[in-house]
Amino acid sequence: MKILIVSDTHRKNENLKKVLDREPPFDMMIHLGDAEGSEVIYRKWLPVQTRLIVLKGNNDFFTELESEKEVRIGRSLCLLTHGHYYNVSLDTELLRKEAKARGFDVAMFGHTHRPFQETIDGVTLLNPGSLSYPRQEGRRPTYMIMDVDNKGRAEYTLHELED
Ligand SMILES: [Mn+2]
Repeated sequence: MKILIVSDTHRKNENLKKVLDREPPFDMMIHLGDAEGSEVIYRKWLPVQTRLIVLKGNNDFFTELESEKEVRIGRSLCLLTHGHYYNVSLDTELLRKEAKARGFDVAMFGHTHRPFQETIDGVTLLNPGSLSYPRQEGRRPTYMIMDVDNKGRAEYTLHELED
């Protein structure tokens, strides 16, 4: 199973469109917030059988999207959240503790526009960065691919969008 993980597109969708043209086939797309209404377009871009999960970000108003979601992917119980309620711009401690306390294997977040991956004490935190407004050094647009093997084990790879 292959899962595309993106975040913080803020209604600037050209780069995501490029990824959607290049990366298929994948089984699921997770957007970790601040799509700002574009989730309607993504649903149209994706094949009907591709599952789409979009979280509510701090810039998503007037929406019925959820702020948090629990989803089991292979062996991993994943907490999906934009992350601003956990002060992820400051550091990831609060989110890590919350994920640990609630028994999650993985917590995926966005908000910082900076790619991040770290496993501590059995909990993997990851952030795919932003495809539209990257803020890390070099400011390359990024996304992640989660590959789940037939035993349910997950591997994550960070990708920079190439022109
Ligand atoms: Mn954002």
